[in-house]
Amino acid sequence: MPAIPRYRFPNNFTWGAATSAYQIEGAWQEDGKGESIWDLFSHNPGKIMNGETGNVSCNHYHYYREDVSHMARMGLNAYRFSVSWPRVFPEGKSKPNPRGLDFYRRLVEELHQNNIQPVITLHHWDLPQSLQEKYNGWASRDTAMYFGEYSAYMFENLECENPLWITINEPWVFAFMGHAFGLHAPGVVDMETAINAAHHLLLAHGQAVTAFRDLSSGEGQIGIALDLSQVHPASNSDADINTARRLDGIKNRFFLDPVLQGNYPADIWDFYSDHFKMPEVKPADMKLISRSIDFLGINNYTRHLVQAGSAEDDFIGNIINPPEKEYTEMGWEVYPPGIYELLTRITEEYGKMPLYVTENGAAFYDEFDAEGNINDEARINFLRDYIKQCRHALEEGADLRGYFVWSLLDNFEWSYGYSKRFGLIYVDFLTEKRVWKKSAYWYQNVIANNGI
Ligand code: IFM
Repeated sequence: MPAIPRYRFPNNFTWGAATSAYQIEGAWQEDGKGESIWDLFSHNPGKIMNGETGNVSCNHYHYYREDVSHMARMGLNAYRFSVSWPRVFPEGKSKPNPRGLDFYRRLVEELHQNNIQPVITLHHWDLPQSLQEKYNGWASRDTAMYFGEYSAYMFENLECENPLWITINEPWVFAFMGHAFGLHAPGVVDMETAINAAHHLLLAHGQAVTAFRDLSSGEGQIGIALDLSQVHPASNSDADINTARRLDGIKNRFFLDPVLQGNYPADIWDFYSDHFKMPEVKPADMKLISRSIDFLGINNYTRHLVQAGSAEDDFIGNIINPPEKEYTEMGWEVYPPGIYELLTRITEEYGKMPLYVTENGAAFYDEFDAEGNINDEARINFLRDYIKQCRHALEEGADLRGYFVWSLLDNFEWSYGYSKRFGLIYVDFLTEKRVWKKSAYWYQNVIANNGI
């Protein structure tokens, strides 16, 4: 008989796990797929740790049946994956590649056969390189328009039962890591381009929501996945409090406010305007960006503890990492109450709406013991403590509908290559063997008991 969980979740709560196309699929040149900005970026020496690439990765393109069987065995109710835009439109637009679409049809069919709900992200960063070259990628409004066309094509052609669609994954990370800091594809270092990209990604989100509302037969729901982290001042000084407020504005409110309220936060817009030429916001833009969504996806890993910087042009101050705290392999502080704070704060500040934790998880160093097991207790503790805080947020009135572990499989962690392992399932990248970590068995149990 299953144990009675102390932290029980509502009966229809969704338990899932997440991945993304470039991070797991491999098959970078197969069946007519076009090049993505991540293919080009990772092939560029010096960009990725150890010169690694996503060329093969977990080879999920060929192992998807086996991977879905792992999901089924784990008891997942839903699986969040992304579509590689250049697999479906090798040039980003105009001429679709039926063999690319077919892969996602086969995957969705396999999920349906196993009663796993598809949660489909349309853009998890692997923009077709052709759009980067011809239109300057997300620096231009054209890309948002082409994203609308690609999204409409997916809604019309990928038949799914009751899917959740996610337009864009983590616009902050994608816009700024890739266009301001140059650490991600396309490797641009220019704040103005990053702010432009942010606006165009939000426009693209609006285009996709509009296409969905125009085309949809009523099947499925649509939302966006934002990377959100609570920001705390390191002290009670005005300087620290102001810096924390600014960082919160830059990372969180600059995306929450337009999507949920139809305006950019004035403090951040003015602050940026003092330093940079801002994107053109046309009269209809904000209405498009704030078209109503069915749910908000929240990706949360940590919080930021911030101290004011000394230089006048210091935007975000210094993020500090007190030594007594616990950190993951990414150097991110383990801070479970942050997810509770976020879920309740969004509910209070933006109104009650369906929420999903679309990503939460941790990279820790994993090793096999003498019996061939991976006893990843640190990951289990992390997940347990964050899930408990989700339960607490539900009690306090947040309308949390589901929770997705990042990630189902160890995979290509962007500029870190394969050096950081987030998976519930260990992947041997030489043999493609999948091995369940202890956390996978633990999560299987959470799902079976619908709680902890
Ligand atoms: O691997 C990434 C994912 O692609 C987006 N969210 C954060 C994860 C961990 O860094």
